[in-house]
Amino acid sequence: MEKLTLALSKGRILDDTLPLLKAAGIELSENPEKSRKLIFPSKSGELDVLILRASDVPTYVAYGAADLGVAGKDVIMEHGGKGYYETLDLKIARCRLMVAEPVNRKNVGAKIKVATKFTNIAKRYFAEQGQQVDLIKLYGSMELAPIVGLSDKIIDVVDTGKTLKENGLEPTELIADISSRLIVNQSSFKLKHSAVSQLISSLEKVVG
Ligand code: PRT
Ligand code: MG
Repeated sequence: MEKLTLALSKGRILDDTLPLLKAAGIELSENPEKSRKLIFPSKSGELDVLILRASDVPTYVAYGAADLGVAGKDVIMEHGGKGYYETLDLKIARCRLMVAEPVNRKNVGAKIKVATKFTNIAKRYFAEQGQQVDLIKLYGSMELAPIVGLSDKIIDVVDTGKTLKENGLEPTELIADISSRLIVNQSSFKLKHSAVSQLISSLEKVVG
């Protein structure tokens, strides 16, 4: 059977995907969390795991540099979804994509500033709401922006809500419920169909 490459990111996605792979009969020869390597072959050689930044997973899969990947729906929505199929909902790394603002923020009526790393999602969302906003692109620590007056609101993913709360913010609007998805390069889906469909169906059986 054709060998597959699967793109993952360290942290919660890797932590939650490895047990699913194991349950589907695929084990890596080494634990990626304990290594600086970026490619990890599986024990029986049917698959290589690539370790990437979470937001780079759709890019690798879209170009076919990885046949498959696991990415949060937030990252997929931001990327746009071109070049790959979204196949399985793995139901891992669940969270909510939300608009948040300082507790007791006064509505001043002026054009508001929104800080986020999800600028494409934000553009679509506020356009649908018929609301004009200025978007400020950030790469992390979005929760800081309203505290120091960089923005009025943020868009970020929220899990427990603890980070928002500890920074004096509260969620105000839900944009989307998020979980991680198995995405498949469109050419790989055709050219490596038997290997791809076998992996999908064995993962399907072990997803909660
Ligand atoms: O770190 P990098 O910039 O490369 O990317 P990333 O931060 O997107 O990667 P990672 O590994 O942190 O997240 C991967 C995916 O996990 C995301 O794309 C989401 O789909 C999903 N996920 C689930 C989360 C969370 N839960 C989450 N809580 N991603 C991030 N967080 C962060 C959030 O941004 C906030 O800073 O955790 C903080 C909030 O947590 P609570 O529990 O305090 O609400
Ligand atoms: Mg992170």
